Amino acid sequence: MNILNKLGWSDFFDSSLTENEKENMIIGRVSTVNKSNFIVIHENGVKTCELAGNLIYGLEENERPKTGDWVLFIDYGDQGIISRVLARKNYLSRKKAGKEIAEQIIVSNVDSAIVVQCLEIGLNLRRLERTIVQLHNCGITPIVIINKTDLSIDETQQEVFDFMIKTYDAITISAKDGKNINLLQKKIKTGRSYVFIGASGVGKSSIINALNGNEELKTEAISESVKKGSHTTTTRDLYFLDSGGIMIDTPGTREFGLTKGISDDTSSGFHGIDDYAKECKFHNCTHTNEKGCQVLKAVKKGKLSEEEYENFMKLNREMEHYESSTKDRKQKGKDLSKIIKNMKKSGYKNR
Ligand SMILES: Nc1nc2c(ncn2[C@@H]2O[C@H](COP(=O)(O)OP(=O)(O)OP(=O)(O)O)[C@@H](O)[C@H]2O)c(=O)[nH]1
Ligand SMILES: [Mg+2]
Ligand SMILES: [Zn+2]
Repeated sequence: MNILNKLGWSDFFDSSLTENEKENMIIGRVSTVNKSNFIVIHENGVKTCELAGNLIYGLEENERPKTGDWVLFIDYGDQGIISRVLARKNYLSRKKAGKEIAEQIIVSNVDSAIVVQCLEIGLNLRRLERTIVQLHNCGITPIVIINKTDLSIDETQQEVFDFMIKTYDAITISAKDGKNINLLQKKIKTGRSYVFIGASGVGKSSIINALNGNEELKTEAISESVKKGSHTTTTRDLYFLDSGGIMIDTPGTREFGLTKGISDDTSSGFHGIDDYAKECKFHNCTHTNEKGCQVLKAVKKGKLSEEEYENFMKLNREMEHYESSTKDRKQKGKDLSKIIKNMKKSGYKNR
């Protein structure tokens, strides 16, 4: 396998190149996005690159290179100039925090997400469900990890702990003493890209170090009083494991605002719901009051807990709100361009 393939290159990207580009450009993968430049890994090393002038103003925020993107650049010695960002195979996004209805791309071209929670900060099923649903929206398969199992488990957490293993095949590991790191290692394939997701301090960087058998990445202890990590990792960075596989470390993410519409899959990704929803009488059942709704029936019969049902409905409402708001915005954009067109037709001149 050549270096580009090890970096995740595939026919999907290769087929988008023109002959001219193949001859004159260098192919690279964005490892880190800095304020004013990009760190790009390529066949012969690492290059600090900037965007070509026409891209600086020509690209919208989400079209600019993100960690994981493939780019073409020209080498000018001490720096490279990026001339094109290749179309993405997929990307992980979330709704921007706050009231604004906008999507924020976190990383591009990833095969799997390693979703980490830990015993020290505490397991949080609601947060896991939310993350899994968003990964499902983005077409990315999750690998769920419970870290810091060298610490004793709080009694109140035992039920969630068991549930996560049963429902999500969670792998219970300790980055500290190396327990079950081999089980995670087995899931990692050469040339595939894995993004780490989880709150600050759960041990994302420590796990990458453990997988690599060394101490390359910076890690930091959790504050005793607030049980919070200190946001040690501040950029999204791409690492090669000696054993193959590309790891993308990210800063801790607290919230995963949901988007919808990337995946045309009608299933929800929410555990336990889809099996019932498939059997509902109406294919567009909203599971609120319809006759023949199997989800409601499952709740009634106690097969599905009310808490799970309510959380499912809450996430659904959030996605619907996002979807209808973006549709509204697109419609408004269309209306405006119509008005401008008509204005031009009727002889208006932009002086
Ligand atoms: N006891 C124990 N501590 C661990 C384990 N894994 C990581 N830690 C500790 O937890 C703290 C946080 O680990 P990091 O790897 O920095 O966490 P992170 O998720 O990368 O945090 P951010 O970069 O802030 O998002 C460090 O003090 C680690 O030594 C583990 O398995 N057991
Ligand atoms: Mg970190
Ligand atoms: Zn239903």
